[in-house]
Amino acid sequence: MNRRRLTLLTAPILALVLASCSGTTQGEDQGGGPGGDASADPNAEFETGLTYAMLPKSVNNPYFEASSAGAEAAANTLGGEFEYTGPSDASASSQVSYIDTLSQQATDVLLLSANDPNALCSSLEQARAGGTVVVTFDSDVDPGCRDLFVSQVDSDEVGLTLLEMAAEQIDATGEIAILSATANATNQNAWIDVMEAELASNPSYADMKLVDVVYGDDEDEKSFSETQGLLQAHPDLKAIISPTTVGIAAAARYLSGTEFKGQVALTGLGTPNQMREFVQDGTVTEFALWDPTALGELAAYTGAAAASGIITGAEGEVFTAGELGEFTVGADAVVTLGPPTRFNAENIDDFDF
Ligand code: RAM
Repeated sequence: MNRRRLTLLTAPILALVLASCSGTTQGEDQGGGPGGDASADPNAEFETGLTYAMLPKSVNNPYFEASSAGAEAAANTLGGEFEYTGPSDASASSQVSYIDTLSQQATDVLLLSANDPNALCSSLEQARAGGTVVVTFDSDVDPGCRDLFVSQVDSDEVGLTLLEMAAEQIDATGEIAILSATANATNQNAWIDVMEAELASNPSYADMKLVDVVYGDDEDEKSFSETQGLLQAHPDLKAIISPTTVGIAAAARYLSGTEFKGQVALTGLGTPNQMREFVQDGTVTEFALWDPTALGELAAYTGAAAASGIITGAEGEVFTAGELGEFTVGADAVVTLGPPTRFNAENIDDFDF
């Protein structure tokens, strides 16, 4: 957990302030001489000239475009080359051929958001055998098939936040449904498991009932029609939780054009830029997300640290991810970005991603 990352927006500002402070408060700096010390540059430890490839669940998703911008910036800072490539549909079989091509090209660092926990493993094993460092981010594979996983937020915290937001919006009473991404997505399934367990065990949620889980496959049109289907099948539905940026945006578009607007609550994980109009028109009260650009940036730094021999994936190892600060490798070689942010009418205009 990176405590330095105070909020999504203040971190870069803080970094600038800290950078300018370190240049002007030499009296407090006992170790370095005037003019600065090159060894203080944490990026100096990283190998230059590495090739990085980011393979998202699918392309044409603003969430992954934001992650790729962060990863590309890190790769450029570290003097590497960056490529963003992937299928247009969020399926594991489509990802396999991309992994195979990248491993034939001897890519140094593969940054992958996986559509399935196991189906990619033999391709990943081949890539790793050829020397590619495999870092999953956003959606993991089985831990045995990758070097490290960069997790956006601890899974429990995502699941609990989703349920809490829904409960707040419907007074913790009534039928709820989940509009997910693809049926095999590791990340969405982990969050759904947490929500189901919490609904079954937490007395605060005793009057909430999960009546359906449907899959929009991270496709806009399918998510839109699955939302329509949910409302037809469950006339007493009080809330929809969509833990996918594609799903929640499509569901909001559907609700905003119907009599359900403002009547059926919608929450989940969305990007502020896709959700702004639906918060402004009263379709959505509150949803959450982390900073996908920072997630991509952290993934690239993690891959670079592994490819440079700074970390191996062992618990307790520490490395510095540029301006994001210092991170510690956790159990199962997981590096975690930080807590989610909730967005609502009061703060949504402060964010631009
Ligand atoms: C979608 C994808 C991604 C998920 C976000 C919240 O863009 O399914 O994996 O993390 O939503």
